Amino acid sequence: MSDCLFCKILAGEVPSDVVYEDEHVLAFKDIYPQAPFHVLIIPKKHISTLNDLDVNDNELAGRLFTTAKIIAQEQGFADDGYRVQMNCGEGGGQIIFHMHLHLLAGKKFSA
Ligand code: DGP
Repeated sequence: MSDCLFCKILAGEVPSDVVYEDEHVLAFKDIYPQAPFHVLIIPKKHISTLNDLDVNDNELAGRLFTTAKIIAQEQGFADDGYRVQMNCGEGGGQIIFHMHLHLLAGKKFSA
């Protein structure tokens, strides 16, 4: 989508600090980190929100989580633990309408 910030990041039109990329997903550092380590994992396919996720995208959705695990392992956070979070819609705190998973690590989170 031409007016989507994360699609522009995918296209290389907006710079980002990439930590992981494969055929299906891209992960890059959040510009406003809420933890010492905070990355956003996005599908390369534009899906606006979790509400727009189709059952045919189940494998892609799963890849967001396995990518979080891979990055956490690569960055040395797997043993201490980390947080993954997805915001859906304005009421859920979503600001960028290209579905993404937050991976936060490097501090102890409260329940
Ligand atoms: P959400 O509220 O779930 O839609 O999270 C959007 C996140 O995107 C938020 O934590 C800040 C981040 N963000 C906003 N603009 C940019 C940007 O231009 N570059 C990067 N790397 N992150 C951004």
